[in-house]
This record gives sequence, structure tokens and C-alpha cells, in this order.
Amino acid sequence: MKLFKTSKGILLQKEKEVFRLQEEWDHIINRQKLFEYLGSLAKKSERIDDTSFDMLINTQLAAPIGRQELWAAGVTYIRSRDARKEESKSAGGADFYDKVYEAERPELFFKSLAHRVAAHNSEVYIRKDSSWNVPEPELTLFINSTGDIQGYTVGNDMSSRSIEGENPLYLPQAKVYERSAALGPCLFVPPHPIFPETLISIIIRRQGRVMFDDSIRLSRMKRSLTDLAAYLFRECEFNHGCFLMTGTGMVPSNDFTLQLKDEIDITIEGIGTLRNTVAMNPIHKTS
Ligand code: DO4
Ligand code: MG
Repeated sequence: MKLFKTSKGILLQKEKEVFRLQEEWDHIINRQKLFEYLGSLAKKSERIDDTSFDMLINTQLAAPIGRQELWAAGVTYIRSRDARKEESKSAGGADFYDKVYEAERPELFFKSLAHRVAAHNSEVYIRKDSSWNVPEPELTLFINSTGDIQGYTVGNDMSSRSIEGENPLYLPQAKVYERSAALGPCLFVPPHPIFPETLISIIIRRQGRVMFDDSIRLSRMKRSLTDLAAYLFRECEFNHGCFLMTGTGMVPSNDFTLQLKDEIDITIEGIGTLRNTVAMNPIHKTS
């Protein structure tokens, strides 16, 4: 089943039928057995037709996040480790990425609250003080308040490679700024945990031309999803549940940086495609 958050309410897609739910997002999703709960909601909710569904999805879609925090895991695939070793070589930071890839404890960092998260079909930003920028396509978990994974969405962990590469201690600035995260198009709630061979793909287009195209299977991840969730919940409580990006397995070659108006499509089998256009924050700060 898929949940779509729109400015006109929550829509539940169950096979070929779509229902409009009356409850609030935070109240719906933070459940044990979310799949079964959605099935029971479908039975008592009003059905909407395909035309209304398409209209709401095309014009009113929001990111599938409410009062949850968004966290991220890092260096969970070899490609991320190697790209970061490369970019931080001259700063002397390379060893840290090797160590965290091998260590029992994963890298976890706070990414965002909902107000900085872009929805499907909206803009993500690159920083004005960053010369090297990439999207990071990441399977993103929805974990309920008792620490159990209940759903999945597509995530983009936008990153400044020039800022992180200059000094790993700049990580929060490389990772956290307006519209530096995107989630969507929906929250996918399957009856069973996600298939380990699920394919994650990215295509970046510039004026219609493909600039980068790659894919990887989830099974190439070094860590298990439940392990990442367990570490996050060790000493943190999340009363509304939380979202956790699980790290990128795809990084463009070193000569690539995003440009304004680039289009980023991230697709995860079973969930859908998250599309965003690259822009800069129009607000100019004077010093
Ligand atoms: O180590 C810095 C961040 C890593 C990351 O975001 C990733 O591997 O996806
Ligand atoms: Mg990342």
C-alpha cells in the first residue's frame, strides 16, 4: 500500500483503489502493524476516482513527513567510502571513512525537520558557497516510535562535496541547509520487509541530456536496515517515529557537479520515482 500526503489530506492507494483518509498524518503512521491498520482504514474510507487522484498528486503533493525527525546514515556502501576518501585526501580526513565503514557503530547524523524537506516535483537547493554538489539517492526508512521499520520512501540527501572534503568537521554545513533533503513521492507500506534485491537508480538530466545514470541493489549495503534503526534508537526517543536515510551507493565521478535546472530522478523499485529540479535559495543574505 502507498500513502500520499497532500495539502488536501492523506490518500491511501491499495492496489487499484484510492481512498481519502480522515486522520492526520502523524496519527496514521506511527503504528505497530501499519500495513494492517491501513487495510482497516481503507474499509471505512471514501474512495476517490482516478482523475481526482491524478489532480491531487500533480498539484497538491507534499513530502511524506510530518512531525518526524529525518536522520541519515553514511558510508554504508563502498562507493560512498571511496568517494569521500578521495575528496578529503588533502585535508587528511581519508582514514575516518575507512574506519567508519569497518566499525561496528555506523555513522548517523541528524539531517532535517519537515520544513527543510522538498517534495516530489519541487526544487532542491545547492549552496551558494559550495563549488561541488551532488544528490545522494537513498532508501529511506520510516521507523515507528518503538523502533520498528514500518515503511519506506525515496530520499535524496543533497550534499556539498567541496565543504565536506575541506574538513569532515564541516559535515553539518555540507548536509544541512534549506531544501537539502527530498522525500517522496509516497510512503510505501508493504506487508513484509523490503526485498533485499530492490534496485535503486538515479538519472541526472541537463537540458534533456543524461549527465549521470547509475543503479545499485540494496543488498550491496554493508549494514542491515534493522541494525541502523537499532543504533539510532539506542539513546534517542522519537514520539512520532522518525525517518532514516540509509546512505548512498552511487556517487558521480569527480568531474561532475550539479548545475541550476538539472533534473534529478531517483527511482526505487516498488516505491516510485522522486523527481527534483536543482535551484538556489533566492534569499540573499547581506553581511
Ligand atoms: O560521511 C559523510 C556522509 C555520508 C553519506 O551521507 C552517505 O554515505 O550517504
Ligand atoms: Mg548520504
